[in-house]
Amino acid sequence: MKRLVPLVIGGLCAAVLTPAAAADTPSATGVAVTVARFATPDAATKAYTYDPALIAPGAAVVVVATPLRRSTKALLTVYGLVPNRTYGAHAHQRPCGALPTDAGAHHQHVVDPVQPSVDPAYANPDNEIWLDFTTDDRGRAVVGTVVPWRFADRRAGSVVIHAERTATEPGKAGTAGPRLGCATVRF
Ligand SMILES: [Cu+2]
Repeated sequence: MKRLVPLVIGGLCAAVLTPAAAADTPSATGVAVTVARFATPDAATKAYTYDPALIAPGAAVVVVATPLRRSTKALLTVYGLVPNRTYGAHAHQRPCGALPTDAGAHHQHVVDPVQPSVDPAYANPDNEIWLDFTTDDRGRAVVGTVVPWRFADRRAGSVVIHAERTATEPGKAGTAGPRLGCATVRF
């Protein structure tokens, strides 16, 4: 299994706090950038919290997805979550909505013919984008992953943050407990 690469927390947190950075930016190079603060569904437009105790309104999220020559790099930064806590996170099929289920299932490069997919042959961090993280003592985390494929016609629409670390065993693979929050990303 591929390791998630923990990275040093740095400038992205500063970017979160800059209002001018609050843009949804699919650039000419195909890089997708989401910078947003979580809000409750009645107020949210890009980043939704469905559990304000575990993702406080006002907590911040940055997602950067970069297409490379034969792969895709995704970077998730969070700021203001519960300190020293592990969360699951994945790219899901659709944009976020008022309901946690609005984001749909996980984006899979090779789609499991059996849905919901809990088969490790499909529900794994090479075929899906997994971004599990553990916050530091100030509630921050940065995590990155590289998957060996690029998006084609089917694209992911969001990153969903879950209550638990992502399971890998047959029958449970890809599951990570309740959906706590969601950030819309134009992958
Ligand atoms: Cu998920």
